[in-house]
Amino acid sequence: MFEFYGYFRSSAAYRCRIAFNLKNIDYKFIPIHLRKDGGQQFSPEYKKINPQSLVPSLKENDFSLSQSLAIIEWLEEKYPDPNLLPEDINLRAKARAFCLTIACEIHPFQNLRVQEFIREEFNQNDEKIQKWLTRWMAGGLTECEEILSNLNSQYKFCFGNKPSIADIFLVPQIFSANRFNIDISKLSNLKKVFENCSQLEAFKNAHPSNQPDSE
Ligand SMILES: N[C@@H](CCC(=O)N[C@@H](CS)C(=O)NCC(=O)O)C(=O)O
Repeated sequence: MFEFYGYFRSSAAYRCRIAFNLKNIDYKFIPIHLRKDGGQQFSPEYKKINPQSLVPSLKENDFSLSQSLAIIEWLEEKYPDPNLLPEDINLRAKARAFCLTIACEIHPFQNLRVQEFIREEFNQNDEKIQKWLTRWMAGGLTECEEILSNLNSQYKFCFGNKPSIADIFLVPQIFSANRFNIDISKLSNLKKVFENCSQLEAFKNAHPSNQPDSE
């Protein structure tokens, strides 16, 4: 059984938890508190596992891995059933692109270290931080909405009628948007997918409020 290092509120760890649940994979959870002790992600022991001092990470014997997308792709290759990528080659590529849109173009702007840097180095207050978050999160999610509406599909999930990596990345991003009071009420495709995912046990059990380190 591998060890999984995460934090209940981390949306990148949340993505991995959904994938573990969809594949019904057991793992040992090791909590890394991002604020306690000055941030447990910065401890020398954890830095050996993840030199970037970010969660999530995974460790199996001498093998350690960071980056949620790499973790999920590793899982997909090791435990292919049920698969988390669409069957169709074009939709599969689109699902990957959708994940990267969230992981590279939205999520980094909300990160704790980024918010703290803006606040401390550039002397910005809550109002300015909120403006920053709204710019990048609302903007990025509006682009995700356009990606799905261009597809013009009747799918229940982003790229098919069963959940894929795209849904795994979308749901935690919407959780973060709600947490930071970003209005997504007009993003009807995203809302539909979010509601459909929220019915599934794998997504429910991965929710931050259902984790052992939840506060
Ligand atoms: N691209 C990385 C992002 C990892 C990441 O940003 N993790 C955040 C929590 S969601 C973190 O550890 N933040 C700690 C910090 O900012 O100090 C992934 O997908 O795993």
